[in-house]
Amino acid sequence: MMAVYTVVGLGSSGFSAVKFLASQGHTVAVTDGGFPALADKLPQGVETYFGGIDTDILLKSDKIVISPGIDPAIMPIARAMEHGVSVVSDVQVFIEALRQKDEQNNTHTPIIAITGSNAKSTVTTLVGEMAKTAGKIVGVGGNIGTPALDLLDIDGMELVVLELSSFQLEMMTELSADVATILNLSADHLDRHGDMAGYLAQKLRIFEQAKNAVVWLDDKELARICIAHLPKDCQMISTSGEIGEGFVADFCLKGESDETGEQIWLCHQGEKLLSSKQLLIKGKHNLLNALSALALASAVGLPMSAMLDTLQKFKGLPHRCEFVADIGGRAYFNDSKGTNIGATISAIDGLGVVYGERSLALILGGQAKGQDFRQLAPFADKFAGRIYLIGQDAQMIAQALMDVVDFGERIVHAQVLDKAVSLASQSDVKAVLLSPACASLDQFDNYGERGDKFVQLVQALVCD
Ligand code: UMA
Repeated sequence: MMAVYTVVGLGSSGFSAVKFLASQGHTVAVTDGGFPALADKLPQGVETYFGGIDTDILLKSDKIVISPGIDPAIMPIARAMEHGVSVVSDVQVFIEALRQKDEQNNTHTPIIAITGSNAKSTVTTLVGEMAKTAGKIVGVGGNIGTPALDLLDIDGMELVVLELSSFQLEMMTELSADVATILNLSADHLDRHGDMAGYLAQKLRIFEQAKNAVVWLDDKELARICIAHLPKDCQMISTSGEIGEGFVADFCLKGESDETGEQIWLCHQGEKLLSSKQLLIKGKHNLLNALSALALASAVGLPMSAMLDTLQKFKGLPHRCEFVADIGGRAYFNDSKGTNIGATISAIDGLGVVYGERSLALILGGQAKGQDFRQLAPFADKFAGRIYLIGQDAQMIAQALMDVVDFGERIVHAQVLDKAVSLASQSDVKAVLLSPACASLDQFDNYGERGDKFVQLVQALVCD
């Protein structure tokens, strides 16, 4: 049935919603608080209301499609809801369209739904790559960047992998994923969701009507809550990164010593699948990402050989603890996206578990954004043999670290990235990690440029 839709927000997801709804013959209007650049590209016949969210057009609509970045609690949306207008996310529109297409073609396109506070994009990408290796036509989208509705353009799509944010989940009414997961949970977006309980409540919606759920057991409180929210008949697949001799979870890690030293194995039901040495991505956090991807992909029946093949080739996402090269017995990692202390702690901790105590050269610094670097000191003390400081706030960072631990000569003021890489390449460490915990804008255009420069400097070491 044709309806009158208003799309709120004309960013990438709003634009995809307008295009899709207009192509289906609906009457479409779009409203945006600003004057969006995409306005020039709208299909003909779409009414526009810019420079403020227009309450009148919302009240005249049958349905509202709200962009994830817009808080549904704002007055115009709240009023429309009070008047009984249904408000959904673009992802909900996608799910309904996909299921309609499935019905017409008598098919079922499985949906893998992934949320969490960290590592969503890495796991989403990994699962998508596993599906490609298995020869599937796969659509990968959602919060990761490609709006979900754009995936409908993929001919013969056999599988969908969606990264979902709490914002997108908040406005879902029916996801019914074939497999869903909350990878992990730490504070984020509390300005919108009020508190951790409010944030988690949105994330938990991912399990509504899910057929399978991947539950990470190591955060016991999160696991307990997830399990309590699983629908009746939902099959649970568990993961655990607590390295042990026995196994507690369907997909878990197992430690083993042999003549080549300590090995960590990724296991399924106690069977060894791959050693961490066979992976290019390093760090315990990445082993957990690998376990999650294995669990999700296995839930939709992807063959184990394709999953393991992908894991061995996957280099990680650019600038996110990305393995760059192994040169002269040192591994180099680019975590330029680590622009806050939390991200850097996760990178140090993850790599430290693999390479050992004081095994890392950490390149740190830039614009500190008022963060308290004392929190980083215990992690840096345990795993960093050397800390090379760069950027405008290096002095302040050094002082904060020294307030907690006497790092002595382990802290070196390198000032610039070139010098930090050069010094680190001569140091007695097993791995060099750029994870600045700072913004890059004092010395670079953005974190991407900083990471690219790091990669170039490392590649130049090969030629030296
Ligand atoms: N706008 C208003 N009023 C507001 C806020 C925004 O009118 O109060 C308008 C802006 O003027 C702009 C439009 O809304 O024209 C932007 O909409 P949007 O913020 O929802 O952004 P999109 O371009 O549609 O991108 C969204 C996601 N953005 C957010 O959730 C903030 C993208 O995730 C996602 O990749 C994309 O849809 C495709 O699905 C980005 C993100 O930052 C990466 N996500 C957050 C995160 O990962 O932490 C949740």
